[in-house]
Amino acid sequence: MKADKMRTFTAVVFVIAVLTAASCSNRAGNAVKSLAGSPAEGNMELQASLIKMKTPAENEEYKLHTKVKILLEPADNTVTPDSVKVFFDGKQIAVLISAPWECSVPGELTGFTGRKPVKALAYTSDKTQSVTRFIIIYSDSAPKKLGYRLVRTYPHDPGAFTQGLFYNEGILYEGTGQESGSTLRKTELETGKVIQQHNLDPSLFGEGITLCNDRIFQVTWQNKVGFVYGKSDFRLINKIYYQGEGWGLTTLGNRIVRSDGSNILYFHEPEMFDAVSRIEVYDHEKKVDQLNELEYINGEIWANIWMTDLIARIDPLSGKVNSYVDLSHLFPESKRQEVNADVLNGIAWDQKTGRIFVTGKRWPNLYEIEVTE
Ligand SMILES: [Ca+2]
Repeated sequence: MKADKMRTFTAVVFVIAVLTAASCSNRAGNAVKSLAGSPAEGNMELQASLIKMKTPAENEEYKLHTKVKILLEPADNTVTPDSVKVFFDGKQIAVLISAPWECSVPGELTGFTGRKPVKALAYTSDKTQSVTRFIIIYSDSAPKKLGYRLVRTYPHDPGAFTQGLFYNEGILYEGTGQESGSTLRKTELETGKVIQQHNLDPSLFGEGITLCNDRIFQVTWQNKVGFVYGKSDFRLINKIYYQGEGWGLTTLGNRIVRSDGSNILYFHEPEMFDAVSRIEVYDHEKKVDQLNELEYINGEIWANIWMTDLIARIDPLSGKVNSYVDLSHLFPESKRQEVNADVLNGIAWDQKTGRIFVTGKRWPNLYEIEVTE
């Protein structure tokens, strides 16, 4: 799977490079055309000279809830804009009609981590111009590194390439991956025995699963299709479609949260599976990507970080990582090699008792853990 993903990544980089080259040459073509074109097209060229953005700088770094000063100035002394509308992250925050051409994004609006646009739209009677910069908002605190205490060890099917896991009313539900190995199954916690199983079409690569209103949702890695089943009988109720990849799923209220291997978590409404909002996950110094299997636990979204033994505990409101749980000693890499086991993946929460279960791809065991400071 790792090799497959690397190949995909290389292919995507290549396609982006080709598209970028194509769009650059188009832009150059348009510029030549407008210089040689009608007076109206000539005016288009002048639009880029009304206003400059002095601050913030491109990719300037901020912490959550800080005020961001926006300083503009007319591009030259001969033309003054009639007005300038200023937007932050899609919301209008000011309309400026005279000097000083400045305003601030208030701290209440910078409560979300991520790369956010600051945009100024300048107008005169016959021209408009827009300038956009991106700033990056990081968490305002360093996440704690947490440990764990092993409470109990249970057997786990060593053939299960775990991609999704949740616990509900005494039963552990698991979604497994790989072409020809993708399933949805119910297992007995105590014995690891599979008590009900649905096999996906062999062409599909199953990924995350979650429960929402007595329906089980399961996404696929790159097939852009997911399935909705009845919880009791695994009867297929609906198919869902989405852009990009499917990695992990969990449920937060009436939203289904999906990861796609990046640092973005998408919030889908469960009927049409439209993505209605998203968060970008950052800690105090970097974006946190490769987010994989997910579990909503007590107000946080816990996410396995692919190819690591870390679980990120994410604040679903702001996107910041509150803490990391380090599970590198639970089933160490050296022991995994002996039994051809893959990475840590799979988090389930028994909401009634607070028990937390974790496992990995083709791991022979599933562990109940308690997080410690
Ligand atoms: Ca889970």
